[in-house]
Amino acid sequence: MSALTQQQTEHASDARDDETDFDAVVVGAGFSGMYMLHRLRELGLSVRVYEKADGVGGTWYWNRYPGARCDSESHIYCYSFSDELLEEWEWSERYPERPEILEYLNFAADRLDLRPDIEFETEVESASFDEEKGTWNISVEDVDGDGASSVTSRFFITAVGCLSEPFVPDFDGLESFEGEMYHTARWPDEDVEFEGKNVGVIGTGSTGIQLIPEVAKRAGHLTVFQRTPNYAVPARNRPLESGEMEEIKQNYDEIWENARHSWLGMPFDYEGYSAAGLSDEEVEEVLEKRWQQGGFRFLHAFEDIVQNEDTNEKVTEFLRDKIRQQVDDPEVAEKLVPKNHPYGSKRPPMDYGGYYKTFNRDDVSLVDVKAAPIEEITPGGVRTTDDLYDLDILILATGFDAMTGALLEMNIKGHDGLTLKEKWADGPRTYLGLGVNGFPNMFTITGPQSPSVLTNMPMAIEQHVNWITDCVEMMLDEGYRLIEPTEDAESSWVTQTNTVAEGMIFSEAESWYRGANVPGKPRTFMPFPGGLETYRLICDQVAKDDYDGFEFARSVGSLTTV
Ligand code: NA7
Repeated sequence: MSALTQQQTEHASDARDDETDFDAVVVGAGFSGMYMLHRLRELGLSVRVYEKADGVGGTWYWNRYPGARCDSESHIYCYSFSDELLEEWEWSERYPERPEILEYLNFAADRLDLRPDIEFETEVESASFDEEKGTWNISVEDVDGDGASSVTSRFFITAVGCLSEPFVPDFDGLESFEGEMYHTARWPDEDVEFEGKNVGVIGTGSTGIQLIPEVAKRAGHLTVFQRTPNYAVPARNRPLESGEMEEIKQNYDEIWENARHSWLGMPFDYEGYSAAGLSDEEVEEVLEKRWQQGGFRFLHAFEDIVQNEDTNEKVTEFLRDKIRQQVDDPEVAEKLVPKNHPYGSKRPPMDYGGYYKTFNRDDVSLVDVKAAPIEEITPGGVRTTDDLYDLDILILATGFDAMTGALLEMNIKGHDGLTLKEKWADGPRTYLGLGVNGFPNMFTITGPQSPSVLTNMPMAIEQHVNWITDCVEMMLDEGYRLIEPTEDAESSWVTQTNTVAEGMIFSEAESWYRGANVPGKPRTFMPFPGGLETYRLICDQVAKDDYDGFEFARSVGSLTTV
């Protein structure tokens, strides 16, 4: 690390007069925790990052199932803040595979010299706000369970990712299964041998759609248990050609500028605003062009795709036809065609390995578990209301307790011992997805009610981390010890998030965006659906308006607006 500048030293001493162990504790060492550490260290603060895994990577550390790959194009799935990192790193394919992303994040951790401030294999057990001192007490434990300790910190910052807590359905008999069983988000490090085995996959979300073609190539027989079919668009992955990265690097300023000011955090143009007013042939031409381009460029066919039911219906019908065209057996094809939700109302998956064509193979079968639900897992396989399927390996591609799961797992307590679980009993409540009333000096990077999963994540993460850093710097400059969003600001933001979502097609699907995938989870729209650009402008305006909606205090117990 370079020596502290005079300003950094001043900030450091401002922050440290609380006599806490650290100025900031950050939970998680993925994209967000790593960048947060870097920025706070630039301010001269002492930071400790706790990470459960034995390496950096977050989501990309854990999701090591065959075929795991990012659906954002590689050249925009990285940090934009550092010319040095951008200059040095070379992506090899249009979409980065999991090992390459992990390699990239390790490269970034080395270049930014982050490891000395990250404590690996350490889990945060609880975090409690100390009312008298105005600081956080954080209890941590080694993952092997043989060492616990606690530290104090002025700021408590969560960087736990949005899709971190695996969801395992409560199937009867699950524990009795005698074969090998894996959840995609907790895949073993060593290779799983599928050859000659009867393999079952439950789940056909983005993960299942990446995994299924890979497993089909190797298994003796693959049975896919599908509850809801999905619209997968071809990603059209390919190696990046020589000279392509060079061209990208030369244009990075423009690429980032366009990405930051977009809805999705991606620098792609729309083909047009709407399908309204276009003839069927014109719509078909646009969609076919975007289908050939592949990936999220398809979602950029029309700007109003997730708002306008007429545009959406045309796009959805186009995709239904595309699915039918790829599957030989019309009966199987009909099972694979989604009928109960429009395109984009659930997270749109990408097809890398000929997902639909996989069902043309003789050694792959599709079981509709909406029509004949899974009754139980037996020692030898899966029993539906119709049949018993013998399996050697059972794969659960059943997703995550998204957006709130990892936060609630941590036992966070704010004012007067109020737990985050109590506070969020009816669903998450945040102001801007950045902070929670009742939990002073806590920031939630890509927390619920921020754009997060609806965008290209590194863009959303950088926006959040930069905003938090500016806010912390302001507090140090002004001598504020505490910050907390007001209840009113929080309520309005929760309402605004849900109101915007209600006007869009998101309300037409039972999705994890709405908490619908986990039985008993409160139904509320969790990501902010107004787009990254609109959200960024709102956050910037809040900061400009003296952090409107937040209260600050120079001493404990005297929170007031600036
Ligand atoms: P998802 O998108 O939540 O998909 C989970 C899949 O598992 C989905 O097809 C579910 O069907 C299925 N599922 C869940 N519970 C059951 C039960 N009880 N029975 C049968 N099938 C079940 O998770 P992914 O990991 O694929 O993707 C998550 C995100 O990670 C993704 O969107 C990207 O952002 C990265 P359902 O649709 O609920 O009927």
